[in-house]
Amino acid sequence: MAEQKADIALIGLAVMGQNLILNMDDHGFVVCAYNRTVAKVEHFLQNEAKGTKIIGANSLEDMVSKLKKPRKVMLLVKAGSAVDEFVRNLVPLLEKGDIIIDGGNSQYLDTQRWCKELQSTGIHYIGMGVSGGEDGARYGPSLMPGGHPAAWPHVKPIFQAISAKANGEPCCDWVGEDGAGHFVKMVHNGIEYGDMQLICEAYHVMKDILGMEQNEMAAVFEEWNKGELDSFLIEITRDILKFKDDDGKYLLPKIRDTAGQKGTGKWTGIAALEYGVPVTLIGEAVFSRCLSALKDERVKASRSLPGSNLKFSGNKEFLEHLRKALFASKLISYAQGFMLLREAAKVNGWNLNYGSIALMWRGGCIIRSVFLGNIKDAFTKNPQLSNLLLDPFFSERISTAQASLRQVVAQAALVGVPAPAFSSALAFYDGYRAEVLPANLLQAQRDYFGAHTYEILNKPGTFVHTNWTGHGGNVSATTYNN
Ligand code: NBP
Repeated sequence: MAEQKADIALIGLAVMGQNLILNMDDHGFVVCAYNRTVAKVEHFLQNEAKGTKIIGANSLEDMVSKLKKPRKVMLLVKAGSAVDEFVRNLVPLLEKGDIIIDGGNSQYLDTQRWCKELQSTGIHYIGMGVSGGEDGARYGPSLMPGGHPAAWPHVKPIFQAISAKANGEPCCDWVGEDGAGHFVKMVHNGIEYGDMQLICEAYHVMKDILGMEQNEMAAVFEEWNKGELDSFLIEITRDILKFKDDDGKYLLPKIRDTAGQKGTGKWTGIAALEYGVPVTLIGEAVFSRCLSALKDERVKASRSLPGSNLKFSGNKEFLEHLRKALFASKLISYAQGFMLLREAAKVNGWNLNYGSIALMWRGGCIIRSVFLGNIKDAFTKNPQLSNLLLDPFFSERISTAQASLRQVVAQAALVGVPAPAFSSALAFYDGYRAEVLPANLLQAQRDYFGAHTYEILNKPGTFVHTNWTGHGGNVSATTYNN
């Protein structure tokens, strides 16, 4: 009897690939597994995949011959040249209507490039963000697919079946054209950087301003996880704080305080600069990791640079300020992330559904939280919402929490505990709500040294240059009406 044809092929038998294949198998799909190092295919079939319907292939040709049409081939390999190489080798083996899905952490610009290059072949390309790590891949990840829209109906049943569910709804929906899926995943990762940094700063404040013990901190995070901060990252922080090593001592203080990073937070910062969107909190989160990595320099500096000699004089009631500051800063960070999505959508012509993006992040992924349900509701009520801070639910929340954010930033500054993410959140908030900013002076400076012109406040569209070194009010005759 001929071997059963597979519904989908998956290339890449590392952590993510293996777990996604097993997840697809659980949901009744026949998967054909393949890997660059072919020996890993047999090993997988004989071990993790033993007793399943999963089949294997010993070459790309063999894999393609075992697929139902239109063929669907998913890549879960290292982003960059490995993806490029596989796509180049696959294209001659596939035909019009077949689909390649890149589920790795590829840069959205690479996905845009492949969508464009494959347009003339009729082979459809999808760049899909996958979040949730090993466990998510195995039991329900958050999936963010984008690319050639014609491919979506063919892969939708598979991806929506294997994805996480939030209130019964799949955390997977079509994001938009070309690189939209990978762009949304990139912003997700940036937001993850921001959330993690904020939690670390809250921990720092508890430890070095409030002088709390680890078990007390764990109890606070436990409590916070019952309310509006309820999220995966708060939950794991509680568990980490409680965790004791074999010697009965807490493990956390034994971990070297230098943060690693794989680059997606940095990409969000780069995209923010390129699109001109003030995604300041994620930027600070990336730079905080860079600063933490300067351990040796920090140790030296700690011995020579003085700090503050002010001591915190409050009490544990300050914890409520900290909780509210965390909520307010998190809201500001998400507002910034969605501002970046909106601008990128405008520039690239993507028709993003922000409510559905919030739902995709609601379950399965690292930033999953109750809060994302509120964001989904805000965009469902008003799909045209220009900024999350202006949604009635969130503006009411920030109105009550902003005073606490000021308390936390001020105390941290006075005592000398760094709180870059809290501080940048507050600075953004005050900048965003300011009717007048000092950019009038900045424009004057630019005009002074570079004749860049400035716009007259009460004559919109009228740009003039002033001869600043001449006598007062000597406005040049050059007037530009845009
Ligand atoms: P890795 O990112 O470690 O990649 C391992 C796979 O890439 C193996 O199949 C390996 O083949 C293949 N590969 C490499 Br490495 N270089 C290659 C090359 N030059 N040509 C062809 N194949 C090559 O695996 P992972 O951690 O499972 O992640 C897969 C993707 O999913 C990545 O893009 C990752 O960023 C993304 N992601 C990971 C996570 C996570 O929690 N790990 C979460 C979300 C997304 P080999 O076996 O022959 O060496």
